[in-house]
Amino acid sequence: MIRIWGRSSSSNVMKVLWLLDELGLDFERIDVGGPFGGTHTPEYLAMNPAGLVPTLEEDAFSLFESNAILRYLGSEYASDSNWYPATSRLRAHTDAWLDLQQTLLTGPLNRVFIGLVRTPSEKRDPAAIAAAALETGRVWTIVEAGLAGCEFLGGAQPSIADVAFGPSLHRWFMLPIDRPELPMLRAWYDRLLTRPAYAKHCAQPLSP
Ligand SMILES: N[C@@H](CCC(=O)N[C@@H](CS)C(=O)NCC(=O)O)C(=O)O
Repeated sequence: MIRIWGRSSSSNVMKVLWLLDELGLDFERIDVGGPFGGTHTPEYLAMNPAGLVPTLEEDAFSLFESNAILRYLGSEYASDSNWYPATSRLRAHTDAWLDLQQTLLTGPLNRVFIGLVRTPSEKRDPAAIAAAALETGRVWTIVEAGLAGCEFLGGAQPSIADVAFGPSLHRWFMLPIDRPELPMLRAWYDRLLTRPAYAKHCAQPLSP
């Protein structure tokens, strides 16, 4: 049985839960992180040395880093499917989007999200939030270009590239900020919202 450690309000946990449901895999989830704590015990750190969520545990195997978990689930349970193509070049393309999500998008989007949703209004720095929103919009412009002529980031079918961005995409459209006009990005978000597993795990009200 697959066990996921991590609170369901974490965008990185959401990705993993969404993919597990898309693949029809049974799993159990244990609340740790945020108000639940529990991520700095010796036992947890042995599975996730960063003391963050999510962590996947399966038999004697454990894995940290959400995108590594997506790759593992794709390789182990959906190899040579649309979710994680086996062909080296297609797979490398999928991996590139996962890396871009972690390296370019997460930082600025977190600054907007934490600034507006998890910071009391009197302590907010509006200039810093606006600058981070602008930077986030630039990254979404790159994704918009990647969607040209495609229904999903990898082509006609969804892949773990879509999954990596999904929770962030919902936050982006829910946040009370100015957004650049990106019609393909909006259509992609609307398309993802029709998927029950995305709606269930990723498209929930933003939680403070
Ligand atoms: N690069 C890591 C980042 C993990 C991360 O930052 N997780 C956040 C939640 S989204 C966390 O653990 N925060 C502390 C906590 O929840 O206690 C990943 O993708 O798994």
